[in-house]
Order: sequence, then structure tokens, then C-alpha cells
Amino acid sequence: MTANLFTPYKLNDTLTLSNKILMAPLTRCMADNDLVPTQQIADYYARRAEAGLIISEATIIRADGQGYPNTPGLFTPAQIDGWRVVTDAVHKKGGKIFAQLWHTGRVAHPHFFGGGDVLSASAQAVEGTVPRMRELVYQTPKAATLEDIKQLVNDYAQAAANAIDAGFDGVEIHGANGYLIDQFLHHDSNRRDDEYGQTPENMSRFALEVVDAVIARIGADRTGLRVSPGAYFNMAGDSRDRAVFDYLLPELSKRHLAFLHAGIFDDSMQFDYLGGSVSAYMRSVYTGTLVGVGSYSAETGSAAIEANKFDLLAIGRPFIANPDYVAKVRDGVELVPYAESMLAELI
Ligand code: FNR
Ligand code: 8K6
Repeated sequence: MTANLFTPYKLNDTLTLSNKILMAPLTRCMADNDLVPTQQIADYYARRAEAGLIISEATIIRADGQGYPNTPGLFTPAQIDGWRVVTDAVHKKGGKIFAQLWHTGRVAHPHFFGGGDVLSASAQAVEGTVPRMRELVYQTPKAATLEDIKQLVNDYAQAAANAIDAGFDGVEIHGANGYLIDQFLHHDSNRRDDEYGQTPENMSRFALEVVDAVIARIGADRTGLRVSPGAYFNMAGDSRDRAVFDYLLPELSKRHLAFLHAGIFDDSMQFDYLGGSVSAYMRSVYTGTLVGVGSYSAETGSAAIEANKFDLLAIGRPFIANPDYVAKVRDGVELVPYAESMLAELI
């Protein structure tokens, strides 16, 4: 019933995955106070090495990208060394792992980086407070200047180079879930009137500059991207966003990325302005390898792949509850159900 998940998948000439199950990126807030991954984190990922590909928890590209406590970074030598322990542990078990590169933009909080500006596309705050630190209220960001944008693009590319230095097999650029890159892609957060705003081409510019800079540093074969055409987290939807993704996704198709990954918690959600689910919309405008995700079981995900709705299946919460998710599915062993209380510990 799930046999199609257990055949290899060739991403490109550089990378072939041993099965079609990806571990979705899962923030765990367990790095040390220098944002260095610990030995416990290495052990946690190594236990999941049977996944066709692990995508790491979101990892900040620079200090002002931080929006949650103890999220790891990839911008200091100690962080790179810490990640090397993780990637070695995964490789020793025969696994593959990409780093998810993250800047939270307006969801960042100066509490985490000693004060200073919170950067976004425009000075449009997101309402609310930081999860797990509810006393921290989100601030009104500063609209990134052209100089800021240039530096950010460089910093994504440098973090990608650092990821390869740390032994990662590639990177997934985090362009989803209402964080910095996504903030340029939606009208709710992007009110710019310069070459980064207003039109689909302009609103896609920052995302494409980051993608192109990362490709130039590490190659398209090692570069993936996650996007959220349907706004659902840290973002309000706007029917005009559709035209932005109608422009962006064909542009991305031309770049021959390793994959494009949907950013959604439940792929049964229907978006009026996308004409259906996020994955169905992405499939209709993107021609490369598509990773589906969002409240799938192995059975429903396998059926979706069989129906050609996407090519690879990412699994999030069930992987938190079941380090041996892949073996359990293959052997037909019952899964432990996920519970939010499991976030307290790295099993
Ligand atoms: C997430 N998700 C997420 N997404 C992402 O792009 N980067 C991240 O760091 C995180 N972190 C994260 C932490 C936790 C605790 C949860 C529950 C989710 C979203 C995740 O990758 C995935 O898209 C969703 O969990 C939906 O898939 P499942 O869980 O239904 O298989
Ligand atoms: C990416 C950073 C994540 C930090 C921890 C997030 C924990 C998320 C727990 C699940 C929350 C689900 C929110 C989904 C919103 C859907 C709205 C329709």
C-alpha cells in the first residue's frame, strides 16, 4: 500500500535518495546558547537517517534572523563545527541531510540578538507574541534598504557555503511560513514601491536573487526551496498573491533546483485564490520535483504520489514521535501518535 515510497528517487546527477520519505524541517529550540547544535541533536538526527532525505530544523543565517529561543545558526565557526558532528553522524548511518536556511524577518525579536532593527520587506508588523516567550511582543520592522537587501542576499549565499563546509548534502532555502523571503512574496507584508514591490516580478525579485546567489555558490543540484503560496502562518492572505506565485514558480522551474517543497501544515486546506490545495496549485505551475507535506500519513501520501500530485513526501510531526518512522511504515508497525508534549525532549 505504501510500496511506492520505498523506491529510490533521482533528484539529479549529484543526488539520488534511497526512498521518497523526507523528514520535514522541525524547529526544536534545543541548540546551546551560542546557537550551536549539541551531541544530543546529532544523535536525534542520526536516529532518523533512514529517511530518504532529512531537512534540518530551520537554521538562522545571521544573528538578526532569530525569532525563537535556541534555534541553531550557520554563521559562526563553532556553529559550523557543531553541524559537522550532526552531518557526520547522519552520513555514518547512510543518510542524507540538507540544512534549512532561515531568516525570520519581521518575526525576529531583538531580545535574541541584543537589540537593533527587525528587518522585513516593509514596516508592517505581524500581530502577536513570540511562541514560548509570550512576554515578547512582535515589533514594527524596518523596511530593508537596497543596501540591506544586498547584504541579506550575500548572507544567504555565505550560509549555504557554510552548510557545505559543515558537511550538509545541500540546503533548503526557507521561503515559506511567513518568514523573511515569504514577507516579500505577499501583499500583507510587502508594501514597497521600489523594484522589490507591487508587481509579481518585483515581489519575486528578492526570492530569486537569494536562489540565484545560493545556486552560484553551491550549485542548483544542491539547492532546494520551500514556499507557501497559501498564506496561513504569520501572514494574511490576499487574492493578489496568486499572480506573484504564477510568476515565481515558472521562473523557479527554469533554475533546475533539487526540489521545491510546499510550506503548509494541512494540505487538505483549500485556498480560493489558488483554486484548491497548495500542492495542487504548485503542481499546476511548477515543472520540477515537488515535495508534498501537511498532515499526510504514509498511506495518504503514497496515494498522492501514485496519483502524481507530487513526487516526494515530507513527514513532520510523526517523525518527532517516531524516530524509526521509515522502518515502522515499511514493516507495517503501528506508529506512536504525536503529542505537543513531545517537543520538550529530543527522543
Ligand atoms: C514545524 N514546521 C517547520 N517548517 C519549516 O519550514 N521549518 C521549521 O523549522 C519548522 N518547524 C516546525 C516545528 C514544529 C514543532 C512543527 C510541528 C512544525 C512545519 C513542518 O515542516 C511541516 O510542514 C508541518 O509539521 C506539516 O507536516 P506534518 O507534521 O503534518 O507531517
Ligand atoms: C518554524 C518555527 C516553528 C516554531 C515552533 C512552531 C510550533 C508549531 C506547532 C504547530 C502550530 C501549527 C500552526 C498552524 C497554523 C495553521 C493555521 C491554519
